[in-house]
Amino acid sequence: MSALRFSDTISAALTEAILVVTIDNAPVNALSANVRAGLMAALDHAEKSEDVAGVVLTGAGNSFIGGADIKEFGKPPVEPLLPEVISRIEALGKPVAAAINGAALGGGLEVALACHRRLAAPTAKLGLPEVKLGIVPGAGGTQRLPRLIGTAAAIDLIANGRIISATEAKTLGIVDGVSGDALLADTIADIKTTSAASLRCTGVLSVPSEALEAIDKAAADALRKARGQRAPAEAIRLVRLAATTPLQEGLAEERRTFIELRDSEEAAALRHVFFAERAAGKVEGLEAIAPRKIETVGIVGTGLMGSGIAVAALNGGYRVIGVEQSAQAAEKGRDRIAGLLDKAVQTGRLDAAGLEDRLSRLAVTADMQQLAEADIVIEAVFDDLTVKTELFQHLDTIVRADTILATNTSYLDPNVIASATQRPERIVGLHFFSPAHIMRLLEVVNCKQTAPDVLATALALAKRLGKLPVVSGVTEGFIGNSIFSAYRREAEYMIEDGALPHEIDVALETYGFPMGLFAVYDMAGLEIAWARRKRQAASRHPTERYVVIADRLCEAGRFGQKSGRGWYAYPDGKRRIDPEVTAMIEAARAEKNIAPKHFTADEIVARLLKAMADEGETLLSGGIAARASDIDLVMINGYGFPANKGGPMFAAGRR
Ligand code: T1G
Repeated sequence: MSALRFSDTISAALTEAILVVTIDNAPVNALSANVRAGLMAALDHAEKSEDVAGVVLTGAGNSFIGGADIKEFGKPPVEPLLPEVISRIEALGKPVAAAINGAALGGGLEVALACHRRLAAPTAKLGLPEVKLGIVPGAGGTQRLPRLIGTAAAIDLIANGRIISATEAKTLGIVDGVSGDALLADTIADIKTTSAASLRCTGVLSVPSEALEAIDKAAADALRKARGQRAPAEAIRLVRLAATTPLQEGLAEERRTFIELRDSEEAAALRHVFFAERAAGKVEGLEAIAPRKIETVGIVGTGLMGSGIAVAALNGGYRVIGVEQSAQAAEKGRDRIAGLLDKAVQTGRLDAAGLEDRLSRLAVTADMQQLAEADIVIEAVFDDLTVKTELFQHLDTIVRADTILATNTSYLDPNVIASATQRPERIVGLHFFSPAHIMRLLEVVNCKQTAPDVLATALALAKRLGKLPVVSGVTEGFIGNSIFSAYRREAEYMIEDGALPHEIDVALETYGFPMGLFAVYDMAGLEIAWARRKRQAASRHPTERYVVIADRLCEAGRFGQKSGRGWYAYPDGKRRIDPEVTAMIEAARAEKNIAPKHFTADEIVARLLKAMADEGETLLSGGIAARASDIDLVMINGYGFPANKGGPMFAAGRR
């Protein structure tokens, strides 16, 4: 078996007259310029070598090919471009097979689609997720995939950016086989039975005809989820085009669209989010710190938050001990947790075996002593300093010395709680967002005395819970609620200055928020912020601008949707502009002799973005947030900031 090298990342070996070409470009075998050049050289070699009867492409490590090299976007293109490599594969006079050993995503799947045969490992993941980056496939995906699996199925995968298993890929007809632990040998055997005369070139297949309703339904479903993003609509247009357009024309239109989208603001924002998510869980100096072993998670309080956290922990494979104040409360807590799991079964996200496995790892009790077995205890009790402090002091007498204690508080100071306990170094904040088993965002609060391995353990736990961890220092409201408070304060200043709630909400929804700020306020209830403002009244700086309108609404019993009236009226459960509120706003302005001014939607958005970004800068300079992109992730994943705008820090920077 002679070894050949075609570039730093492309090597090959001749086995039974088959040239096995291995892509080795850690960490995900992205299609960098070096990979593309090496592949071209390997294909040239295969074509002219008498002793090569066929080619097998495979990847080193866990990926087949993780896609085009996103880090090259925005830089001058380097030959050979991916479409050239892909055409070379498809047009090679000898059979080429893909041994899909791992992730085949984006350009990676496009390379596989140009091959004449495809076998996948059972663990392989396949997809064309380009729309998640604000672009469309740019190397044949929208034209070759429908030729293999039909228009409706191709729209479903491409316009939703859906990633599928090897089994589903086989069912759909994307791969010819799923092979166990002899993938390479099976692929070599397969390609040896493929004669040059019977090469199946995906690009020359015609798109199978199918019912228009199925195609239209797939398109409508994808557009509904797209929430105004351009790429999904463009992907649908290109996939539909494949059925009526010769391959080369379709490829040209796809490439033109890809380049236009790749250079768009929306794609720049989504690429920023992609890399931000991968930077988020990294903390300077923690790389060498080993996290503690966590198998059993204790949760004190199985109410709304506690039950969600319990489900997340059960989904993460942990044993869970829930604790309540009484046997009756414990039974209710267990029912709440089981109810959430049942809902997952009903929606097909969990099967019966999974449900049984989770329930077998769950205990809910009134006996606090059972927490002696826990490796970490997360408290999700009433957000009161005394309650939480006394609970942790009690836990000090029950849990092991190396058990971590985590508080889920949203607003209290975890340093105060920690300093009242025997071992403050084992205390960390885990601020979940409700519903805790659904929302990905988890603020990991690094308290003053939190030990490095406790922080490392919290981050490892977050990842296993499938959460997006963002580390926050200690300040009131941590990162998310600090920015949200600044954003809400600025919006109320604008109300006093002349804007109306619905004008601000429409501007935000047009910008991309799923719901405007005042609509969210009414849904969450005004009384929580009112209570906090009253708590802070004594310490508020006398010169600080203060808007009384929200207080006036609460004093009038207008606590939001649940009281039928808040910033809006809800006469029939539907949100309506309320002239009474407008009158209250006008009266408040008159008391301060404010002559109301008109704000355009763009002025509203610009002013709110600036308020968020200014608060973000304060958090960065105060060491509360480690990087601007962390702040973007918190606002996108916890507060509805549109991902295709990149987050407040990114968006403010682009303006
Ligand atoms: N390009 C460059 N770097 C990438 C990359 C890519 N495509 N994918 C991952 N990385 C980096 C990532 O930033 C991180 O870097 C490290 O690899 C590990 O990533 C022409 C134009 C493949 C499933 O959208 O989904 O092809 O932080 O933590 O959890 O039509 O990475 O270590 O410095 O995610 O094992 C389409 C994106 C591109 C797939 C592996 N492809 N990647 O998950 O590792 S556009 C994608 C992923 C395209 C074509 C178009 C995942 C993964 P660092 P990771 P992982």
